Amino acid sequence: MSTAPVSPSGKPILFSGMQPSSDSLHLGNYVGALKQWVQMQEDYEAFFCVVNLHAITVPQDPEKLKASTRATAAQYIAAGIDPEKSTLFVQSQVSGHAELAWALNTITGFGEAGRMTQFKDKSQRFGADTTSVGLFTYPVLMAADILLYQAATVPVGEDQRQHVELTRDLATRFNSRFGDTFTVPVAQMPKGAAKIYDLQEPTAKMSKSADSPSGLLSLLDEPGVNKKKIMRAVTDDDGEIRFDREAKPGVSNLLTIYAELAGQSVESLESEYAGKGYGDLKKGLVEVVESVFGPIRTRTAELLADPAELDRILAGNADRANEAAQATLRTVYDRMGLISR
Ligand code: ATP
Ligand code: LTN
Repeated sequence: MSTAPVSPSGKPILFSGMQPSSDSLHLGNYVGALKQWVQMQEDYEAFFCVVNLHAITVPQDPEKLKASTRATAAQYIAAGIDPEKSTLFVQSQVSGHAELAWALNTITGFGEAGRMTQFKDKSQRFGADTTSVGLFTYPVLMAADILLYQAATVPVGEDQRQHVELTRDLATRFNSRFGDTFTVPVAQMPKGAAKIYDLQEPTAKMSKSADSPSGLLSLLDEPGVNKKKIMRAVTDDDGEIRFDREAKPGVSNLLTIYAELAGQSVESLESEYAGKGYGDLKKGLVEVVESVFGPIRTRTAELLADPAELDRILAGNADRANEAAQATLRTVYDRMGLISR
């Protein structure tokens, strides 16, 4: 059982977030997450969060973290998240996230948390002594993010599915132990959200943690930089512009990116470029990328040029988030026997 997954507006509640892990988002973040969010905000009561408490589960430079937190929020707005329509806020500005995470930690099994594959991968990579306890409870904080707002829908990539499953388990457990409190959310892999691959290594996902930035298109890079990367993107020798993920990963990736950004189908691009060369496809793609990135870059720069105004927008949205969060938290505390003021 769960409480009604609708907001006062009658729309279902949605929560999603992204870490402020670098100044610029990349094309994969844009196509796989942000672009979907912009569309979804029309149909949902949406909460979009810059999850800086998650970011500090691995070491961060404090000044850089502040800058990338603001830059990430600015890019959300520049890409079309409307802070009047959606609640766009910074996680550390709503204290309920840390508070609910603590409460949920106490009903999470040690073994259960230890089975999270992302934690296992990361802790193996870093080693036990440099892996923080924060990283271990990262998924519990993520559950708190979602459950605080009674979100019914959580748009995330495939790699986050296990964390949403844990969130569902914790919500169900809490509800049966303490009484119906949380909406049990559903992970939604955004329909048709394409996976974008590295331009130099088109079988690996485009990621800011790639060994080299030469295959990564950053939203905020100058047009010349992205142009060079596109013109040097890996293709193949057969010269035919055709989508075939297995046999032609490079060309297929370029077609996917083009289609996503131009709002065209891959088929229509195949016919448009039939008989033409890879150079033509790349030139076309350079223009399409700039037509989408250009306005986002300009708007982001405007927002970052007035940090006081950006902070004012974020604070107002954090107030809104806080109201919703406190309502849930009060019930949680009461049901768990914690005396509130
Ligand atoms: P990492 O360096 O850990 O790979 P990242 O910047 O590549 O990080 P995340 O921060 O894990 O990506 O993801 C933020 C959002 O962007 C998620 O919703 C994720 O699904 C989406 N995303 C990231 N990379 C891609 C990609 N290459 N294609 C499609 N979506 C992506
Ligand atoms: N772990 C997620 C980011 C994230 C999130 C959330 C996503 C933190 N809290 C709540 C959806 C809902 C990631 O790395 N993409």
